[in-house]
Amino acid sequence: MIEHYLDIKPEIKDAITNNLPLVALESTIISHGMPYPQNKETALQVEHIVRDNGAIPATIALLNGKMKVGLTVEDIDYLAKSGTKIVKASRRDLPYLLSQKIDGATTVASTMIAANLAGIKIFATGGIGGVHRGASESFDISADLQELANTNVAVVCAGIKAILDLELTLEYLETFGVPVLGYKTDKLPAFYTQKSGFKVNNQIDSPRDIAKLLKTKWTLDLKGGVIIANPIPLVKQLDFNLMTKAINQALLEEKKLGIKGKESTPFLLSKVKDLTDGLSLDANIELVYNNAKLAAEIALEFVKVD
Ligand code: PSU
Ligand code: MN
Repeated sequence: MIEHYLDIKPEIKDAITNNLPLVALESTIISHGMPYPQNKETALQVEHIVRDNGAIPATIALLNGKMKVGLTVEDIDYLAKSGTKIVKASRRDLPYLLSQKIDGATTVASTMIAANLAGIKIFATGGIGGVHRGASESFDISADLQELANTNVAVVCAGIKAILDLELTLEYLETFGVPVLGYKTDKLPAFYTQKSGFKVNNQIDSPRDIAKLLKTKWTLDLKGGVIIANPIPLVKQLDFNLMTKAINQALLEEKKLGIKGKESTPFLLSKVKDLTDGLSLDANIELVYNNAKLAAEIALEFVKVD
């Protein structure tokens, strides 16, 4: 019984039954993506923004042997304070962690799984995982991409994290049939900046058109997710050259320290934050807020299209 592994907050259960707009939110960004206390403030503010825009937030984590959909303030505080002591839980980790009742912070991949099981189709985060630079040697390709290939959830993000190989990530997504849409832009954003030098597949200019595209995809049984790339607001974006320098430096240090696998993304994000004196964290927070708002607007339209 799936219900045995799902703990859905009553407000959310009710919203699903009544076809009300919902937005899923992940928890790896809380425990592994940002330091305390900014992680807690951001997680609570993101929920607030979703509500202000007319949808119901559903932050997801593994707690007490269940995928908990809809967290309490205490849950968020626990995930934020525990930081990297909480296991970063992706698809492959779910059977072990749930059967052993070990708590976990869900990545984009595992948040998509839980959201889909609960019946939530729109999800907001910062940036998705992707193909890492040097992947031809390391084989490091985020499980987020396979989830996008298979699970019917739309992910609103500020593009592919700039620490990754954007070109290879786009190729991978093309192979697996994952549409990459640009919200009001034909340029692929690079997380901290509005542009990356690459293009999205299609520009789309309204939440209603995005909702219509999602309905079309899933009605045709074209399984898998959709990436809605929403550029960081112009006034909040960081300088492209400054970021390129910081990211290259962080990648060098990672290599020197021999950091690999699931530690890679959290290490790079935190190193880039130090190298930019916290500027990258401020940008990361702003882009998540921006994505939460758009995800709520899409969720509102999604429940209306037929
Ligand atoms: N976006 C952020 N910060 C993060 C992440 C995304 O702004 O910390 C997390 C997501 O949970 C994503 C994960 O799924 O990083 C990717 O990790 P990996 O490359 O190991 O798959
Ligand atoms: Mn990886």
